[in-house]
Amino acid sequence: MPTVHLLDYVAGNVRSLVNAIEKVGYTVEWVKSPADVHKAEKLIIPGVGHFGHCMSQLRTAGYVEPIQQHIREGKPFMGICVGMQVVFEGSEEDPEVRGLGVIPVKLKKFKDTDKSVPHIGWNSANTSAKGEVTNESLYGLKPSSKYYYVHSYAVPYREGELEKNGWSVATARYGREEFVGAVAKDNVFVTQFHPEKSGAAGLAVLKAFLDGKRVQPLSEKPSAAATKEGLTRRVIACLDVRTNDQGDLVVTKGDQYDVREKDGISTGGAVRNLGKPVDMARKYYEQGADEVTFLNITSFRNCPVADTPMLEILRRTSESVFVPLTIGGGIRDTVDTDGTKISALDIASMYFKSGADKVSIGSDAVIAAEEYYARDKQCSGTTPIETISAAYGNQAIVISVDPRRVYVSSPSETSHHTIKASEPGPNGEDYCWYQCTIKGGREARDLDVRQLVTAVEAMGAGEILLNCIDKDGTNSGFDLELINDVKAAIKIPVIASSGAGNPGHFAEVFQKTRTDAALGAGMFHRGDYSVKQVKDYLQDKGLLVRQFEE
Ligand code: 1PR
Repeated sequence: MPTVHLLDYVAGNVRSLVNAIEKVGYTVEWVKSPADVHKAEKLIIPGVGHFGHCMSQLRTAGYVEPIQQHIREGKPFMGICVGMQVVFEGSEEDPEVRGLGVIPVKLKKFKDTDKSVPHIGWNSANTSAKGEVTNESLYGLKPSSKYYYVHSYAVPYREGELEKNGWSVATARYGREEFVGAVAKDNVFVTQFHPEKSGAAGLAVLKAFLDGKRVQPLSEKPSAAATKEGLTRRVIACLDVRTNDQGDLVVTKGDQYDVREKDGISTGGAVRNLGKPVDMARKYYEQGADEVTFLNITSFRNCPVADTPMLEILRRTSESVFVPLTIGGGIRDTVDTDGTKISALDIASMYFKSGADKVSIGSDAVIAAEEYYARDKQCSGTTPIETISAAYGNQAIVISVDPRRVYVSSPSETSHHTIKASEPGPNGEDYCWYQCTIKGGREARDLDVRQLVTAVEAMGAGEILLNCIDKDGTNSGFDLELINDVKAAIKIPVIASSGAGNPGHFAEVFQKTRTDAALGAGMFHRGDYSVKQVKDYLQDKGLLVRQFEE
């Protein structure tokens, strides 16, 4: 098999990129020293995290000059995400740091006044942004396809600025901002999106680059719709994973977090077994799920070494599922069975190396938020949220929130942030607040959901997975009041979770709240509806979605 050289400067999930490269018929050789760059015929720099971190890693290790030489010599070069950003002159993210300077333009942060930042999700990479019809595709990019982006900084698109110097540009639109999704000239091709996480559409782009097929005939006519706002509504499938009483790792699903079968009379039966994690993840990928989330729901009782099966699940899933994978459960500083201290950052790194794109933290985030308030809203710099976000970027950290409603007759009954409930509580109460819990809802804390989400945003979390214990497994729809309340408090994206029972619930949450994504579990696992049925329904309602491409 032909080879491609990959430069890993500890950039997060490179396993998925390796899997994607192998899938399109190439093998990977690692660049381990600057001398290896000279041996490379085709070179790829992947990337997540910070512009400055990436550049300083490259500079300190002596890679800058060899990379520039590789490019000058006309050899194929591809940069992905932050690997694209470093090709530019600089970034607002780290104004002091110089990029490789191949393109004399600087990146800017997205404005968060009208939208969530980071920009996470499936968007266009459109080479006919101005609507002119073209019969050519740049490295297999298609105007109607969607590609997975995750970033806070982007190259603003200014018509003609790059083109006048011979660059071909593919753009995307986020809110009112048009930015560069991919850019190519001669031997250089860089993408802000992750081709290895963009399903078949992304694999086609990767293959075109590796095969050297810069220009290909375009098999479709770009439609006017394809050139408009491109971010789709994200639909996520969530798999709660735990060992059952026989010791097998199974996908399970609770009702209000109780995962044991009930026979109508007694509770506490066997753990519900809804299938095998890797098979189910693949099924949802093929139905068009935009992301797959695994929650290891027994982790709080076990040490991470006992979690090794989750690593294997990620490794195997990432071989055939080319959309983002999130893993949650047990990500915190801990002591292994042999007494060795293991930091949350080490655990997260193990997951990233095994194919995860994001890690989700539940219980530990609540404790960290409590400490943040105890320090009068000062960050310590040492919490898992901060250490993981510093190393891998805030887009890699999701906070999974497990709140439960507490009803009160009047806001003055509690010091917590209350909302007027649409339905009165069990004793006719008109208000409620959302109490944070830890350990899978077993322990309630004196912290409300607003306090939690604002604290973790300040600490560097990139996204909120917003569950609701009252709604979990009820199939009665999402908790719209909770979602609106949280969205009003923070700028980072929110994934609405708990309560989805039919496609209409997804349409409702996208129409009545500003949620950035919506997640379902039970309704998919039971086979009541497929992800495709949800997406078809959303599409019928005029909501933009990405459909699975073969
Ligand atoms: O605290 O960092 O170790 O993380 C533990 C993680 O495991 C947390 O994210 C917590 O939400 C999750 N978890 C713990 N116990 C349970 C349980 O069910 N007993 N699962 C549990 C929570 C996940 C939800 C569910 C939605 C949608 N379930 O995201 O998928 O409610 O369900 P639905 O669509 O069927 O209504 P840590």
